[in-house]
Amino acid sequence: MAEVSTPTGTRCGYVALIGAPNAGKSTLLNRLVGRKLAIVSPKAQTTRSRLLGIAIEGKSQLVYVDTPGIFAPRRRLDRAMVAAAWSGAEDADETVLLVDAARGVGRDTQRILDRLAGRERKSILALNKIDLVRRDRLLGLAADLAKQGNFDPVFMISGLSGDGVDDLKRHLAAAVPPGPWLFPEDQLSDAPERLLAAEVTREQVFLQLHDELPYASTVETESWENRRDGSVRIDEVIYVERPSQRAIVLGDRGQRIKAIGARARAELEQMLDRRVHLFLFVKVRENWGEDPERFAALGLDYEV
Ligand SMILES: Nc1nc2c(ncn2[C@@H]2O[C@H](COP(=O)(O)OP(=O)(O)OP(=O)(O)O)[C@@H](O)[C@H]2O)c(=O)[nH]1
Ligand SMILES: [Mg+2]
Repeated sequence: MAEVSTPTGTRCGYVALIGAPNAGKSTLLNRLVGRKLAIVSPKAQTTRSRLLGIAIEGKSQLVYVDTPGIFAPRRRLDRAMVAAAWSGAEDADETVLLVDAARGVGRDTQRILDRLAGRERKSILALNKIDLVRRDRLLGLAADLAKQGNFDPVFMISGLSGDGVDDLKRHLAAAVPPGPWLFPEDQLSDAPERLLAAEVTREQVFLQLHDELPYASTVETESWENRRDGSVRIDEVIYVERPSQRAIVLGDRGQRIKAIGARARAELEQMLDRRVHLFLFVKVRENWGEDPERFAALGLDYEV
């Protein structure tokens, strides 16, 4: 990596965002970085692998780690997602546990609380989605959680509106250890563009398809061609598990895949700031959730 020159008196650290599926981790990551990097959907288990979002706050470089939601895993893919989330937390300098204040402490959050209670280190607690909750309920929830874990400090935030997020940022900037910045000042993520581009399409799969389909699908960028006219041609494959799912992703006369492609293309043009020609293919791979190649494309370890 190129030498990174930084001012003196700098700090730098990794900050893991962990929590139950749907707690709002990816929304918060995007808010903290000030740009949309991570995909977001109303459905649980949207994020599948760790994603770094890097931001400068004063003299501190904060390397945020968005993680998959932590839940009771069943499939191999689930296990790999949950392992990625915990290793994100274990490698980090600071861990922020996000709790959806509107939902309260469900089974998934309880499991995380139990595991965190076994650690000596303190975590930061962020009660999220406060835009949806009355203040008295919020205080009750904070008191309940304080009893269950070693949390200091506690923030009440809305990743969606940004409420309280600046306080969290300032705290983190002072909390990470002194040291040189680990990434160039203008770097926003460690994720390759090919992965981010596949994620943009996967977000549309999560937004536009329902039931088991988002979970039965994965998206990979197959080729990327920068054209002389400044545009880019991106070919992506949506893998599903069964022919019947392929038919649904394509939709009646191809309407669904067209709609997915249109939204994804518009997002990609914004992200890449140039014209995009996006070609989507839908392939059936019966057991893609057991295929090391598909895991590698998602940035997940297969051996879990
Ligand atoms: N009202 C409100 N909604 C929020 C807030 N933060 C996130 N959401 C919504 O909650 C849903 C889940 O958000 P995500 O950011 O995808 O949650 P996540 O924790 O990354 O979810 P997984 O990746 O599935 O673990 C989306 O519909 C968001 O718009 C918030 O502060 N307020
Ligand atoms: Mg997420």
